[in-house]
Amino acid sequence: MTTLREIKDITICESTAELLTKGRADSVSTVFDRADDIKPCPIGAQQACCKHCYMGPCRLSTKAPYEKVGVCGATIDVFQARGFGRAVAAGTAAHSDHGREMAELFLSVAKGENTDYQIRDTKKVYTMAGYLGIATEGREFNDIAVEVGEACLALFSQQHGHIKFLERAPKKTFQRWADLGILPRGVDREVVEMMHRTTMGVDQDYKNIVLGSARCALADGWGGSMVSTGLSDALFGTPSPVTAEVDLGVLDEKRVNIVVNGHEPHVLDMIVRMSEDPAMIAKAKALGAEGINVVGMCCSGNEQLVRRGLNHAGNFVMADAAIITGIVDAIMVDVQCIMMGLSTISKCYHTKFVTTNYRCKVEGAEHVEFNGEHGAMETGKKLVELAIDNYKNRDKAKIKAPSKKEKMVGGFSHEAINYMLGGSFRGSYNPLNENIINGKIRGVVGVVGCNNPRVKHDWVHVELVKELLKNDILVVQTGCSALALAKLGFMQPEAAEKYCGPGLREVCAAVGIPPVLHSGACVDNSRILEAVCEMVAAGGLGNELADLPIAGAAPEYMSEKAIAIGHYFVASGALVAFGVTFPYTPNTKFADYIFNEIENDLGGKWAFEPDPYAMAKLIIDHIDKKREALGINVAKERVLFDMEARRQL
Ligand code: MSK
Repeated sequence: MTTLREIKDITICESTAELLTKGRADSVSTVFDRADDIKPCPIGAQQACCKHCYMGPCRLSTKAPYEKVGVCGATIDVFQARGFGRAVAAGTAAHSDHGREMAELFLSVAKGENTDYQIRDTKKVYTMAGYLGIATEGREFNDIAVEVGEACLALFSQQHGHIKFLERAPKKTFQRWADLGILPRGVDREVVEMMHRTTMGVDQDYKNIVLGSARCALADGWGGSMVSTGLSDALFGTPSPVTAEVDLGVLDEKRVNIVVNGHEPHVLDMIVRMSEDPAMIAKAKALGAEGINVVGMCCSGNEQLVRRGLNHAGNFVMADAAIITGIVDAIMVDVQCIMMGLSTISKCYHTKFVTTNYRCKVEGAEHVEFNGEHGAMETGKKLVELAIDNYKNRDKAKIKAPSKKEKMVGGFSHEAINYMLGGSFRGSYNPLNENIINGKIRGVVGVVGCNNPRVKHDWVHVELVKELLKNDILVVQTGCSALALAKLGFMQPEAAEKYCGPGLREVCAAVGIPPVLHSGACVDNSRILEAVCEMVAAGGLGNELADLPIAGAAPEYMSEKAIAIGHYFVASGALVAFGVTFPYTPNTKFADYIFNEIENDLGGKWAFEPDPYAMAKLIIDHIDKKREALGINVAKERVLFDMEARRQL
């Protein structure tokens, strides 16, 4: 019989703990319990197993001297590289299939074939046209939008040349990719090629596979993900600072509660809009509810949080806890990070578990197919009605409504950061760079990624961020990680006073921003690429992305998508630190390459460190090394100008 962890060892999130305690009393099994029940396979965890042909599966010893090889003769380094390459391909495919869906939706709207959605940010369309080299002068907006949509869609199946958005990178970074021969052609081509190269009897040079994976990952960050973020901004608005509330306390016992869990912003957008329809509200009221409450969960929720201030219930591992409240009338899911266990747990309560995407059906779930291009409004209504009808089935004996929620400010797209720093007339990254050069801000770190039930929920994210803030490092966030910090108040401007070193505190107070900036969903990590390009362009911090005092971290990751994201940041020149676990065998040539030598090729490198304090230290050391190389490691003395000096300036 498995011994389950005590709740206090599972999570630092009060509302999750409260509901998990109730869940145990209700005898339901959650993702955390299953993590206790199933121990990870030690051979698989170290990627010392290859099952890509049927002469095996081959399992190698994870102890030096690694003399044993697979039936085909492949070494442990090739085993690891193959597994790594396939994870990158899978992550790239996930972001990019989502990006393609956004491109198709955008195109249907631009062509006037789909009136259920509108293009809300026309400026973004012009900006994207500029990046894609599409002429705008003297042309009708709709013609430009159609050409932008078609050009974005074409990036997926492009066979030659390179993905145009890569030209947004600094020239030196672009040249590094060109010299290595890893400029990605089209997204689909790179995914297919990586699957081919890692099949039996093809690429058997671990470095060549890792560099091939970099090409694939770049197609994700600078291709599929960038298309997704850009066109979603065009359709639903580019994020700018907005307030919202987060945590399970956003569920309202008196209203019909709909939780939307997944990654497709158009599904959630439509459900929110339909829930605001007076006829729907009247229907809910007729059944005794005070109204309809739609909240996000994981990443489509993040997208709508940073765009319209939609309240958010929490990160993806909190979906079980949400259902255990007994007041979720429907949980509606689309794609990615949807746990099959939700189907089982929802049956223990009155909650309807509804799948909406043909790619993601779950045994035991009700399926209502949502097609953004055809009948979206009608399906949106049907979904809301389904939740309303289920309100009457609540079991009063099983209800425990949580009250904890926190206020936050989110919506920091790179455009919003530009505006906040420089104002609408002279928006610029110069003030950020100046504060990095004068040492008030030591560096910038993206803390992103998932939660993993094998470690204490949210704890690693929070402790890492605390250490970074204390050391004057500005934190940018996306995905489930962002929600961990938001739930504890780190996304309020007042948090600067409480958690930051003196330099960062001063900058945050002057600009009026929180020290932890929420930029959106996991697919929106491309916004961080955009921001770091702006930093190089603003000047004073080197000539390529690898020169910047920046880093990335995914301290509680669990998804292959995170590996793809991590690798596109490494390939773009950043140090990327992952926690929990990492699919490698220590002291092998593969390990030495990805953690050290790869820096000579790509400018960035990987690090693995499960302890948040040790992770913070290695990140800070890296940032200091970059500051030293830039000659800005010593904080410059402040010079006070008198009036005459100001006039001369
Ligand atoms: S949802 S990929 S658990 S961030 Fe984007 Fe969260 Fe990670 Fe899924």
